[in-house]
Amino acid sequence: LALDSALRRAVEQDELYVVYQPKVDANGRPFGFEALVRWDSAEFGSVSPVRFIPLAEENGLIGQVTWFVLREACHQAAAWRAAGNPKLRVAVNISPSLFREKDLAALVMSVLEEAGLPPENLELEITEGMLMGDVQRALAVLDELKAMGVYIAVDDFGTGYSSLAYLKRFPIDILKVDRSFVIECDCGNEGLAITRAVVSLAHSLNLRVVAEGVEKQTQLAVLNALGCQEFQGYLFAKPMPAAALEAYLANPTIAG
Ligand code: G
Ligand code: G
Ligand code: MN
Ligand code: NA
Repeated sequence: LALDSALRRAVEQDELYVVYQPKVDANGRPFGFEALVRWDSAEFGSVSPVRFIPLAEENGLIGQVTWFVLREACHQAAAWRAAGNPKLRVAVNISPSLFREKDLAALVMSVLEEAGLPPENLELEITEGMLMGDVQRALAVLDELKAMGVYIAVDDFGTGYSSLAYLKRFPIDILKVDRSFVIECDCGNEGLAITRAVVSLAHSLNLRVVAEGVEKQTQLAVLNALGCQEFQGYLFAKPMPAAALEAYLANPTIAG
C-alpha cells in the first residue's frame, strides 16, 4: 500500500510534527496543552491523523509514532518549565494497540527521563474502550503509570460504554466530555443532558472535567452553569505549532 510505505518513510524523514492546543480555565488562562500529531507527506500532502493513526495501528508503526509525539511533547513541556511555567502540563493521546501490546509505562518512563520532565507535567489521554476491553490489564497499566505520577484523562468520554462501577476503580484524574455533546449543549436537547450527566458524574467521583470542542460563547455559558471549569476548543485557541506557543503564553486571549 502506497500510504503505508509513505508513513514508514515519514517517521524517518521528519514529515511528522506536533501541534499543541491549549486547555484553559474559567478565566481563559492555559493550564496545559494537548499534543496532536500532524503529517505533511511529500507524496500525499497533509494527511489527517484520523487516517494515519488507524493505519499505524494496523501496520505496527504506532509505537514509533507515539514515541515521536511523546518525545516532542515532553521536550516542549521541559522547555516551558525552563521558561518559567513549572505547572503547564502536556497531554499525549495513547491509542488502543499501544495500550494493549507495548510496555507503555517503561516507554513513558524512558522518555520522561530523557527529557528531564517531572511526571506531573505529563498527562495521557486514553479512551473508554481501552478501559473496558481487558479490565485487569488496564488496571495494571494505569496503576503503574499513576504510581509514576503521570496524570490520566479519559478522552471522548460519553461515546463509549463505561461501566460506572469500573470507572471508580481506575486511577483516573480527568474526564473529557466529547465534542459531539458539547456542540449540542446549547441546543437544549440530548447533548445538554449528556454533558450535564458527565459533569455531575465527574464531580461525584472527584474527577476534573474538561469540555472539548468549545466553539461558541453560548456553549461556554451552559458549561459554566453546569459547573464545568476547564475547556478546550476553537473559541479559545486552535492547535498551534510549537513556535507559536511563546507568543500565545505571553498573551493568551481571555474569553469573555
Ligand atoms: O487534531 P485532529 O482533530 O486532526 O485529530 C484527529 C484525531 O486524531 C483525534 O481523535 C485525535 O485524538 C487523534 N490524534 C491526534 N494526534 C494523535 C496522536 O499523537 N496519537 C494518537 N493516538 N491519536 C492522535
Ligand atoms: O479525539 P480527540 O479528542 O483527541 O480529538 C481532538 C481533536 O479535536 C483535535 O485534533 C482538534 O483538532 C479537534 N478540535 C479541538 N477543538 C475543536 C473545536 O473547537 N472544534 C472542532 N471542530 N474540532 C476541534
Ligand atoms: Mn484527545
Ligand atoms: Na476527544
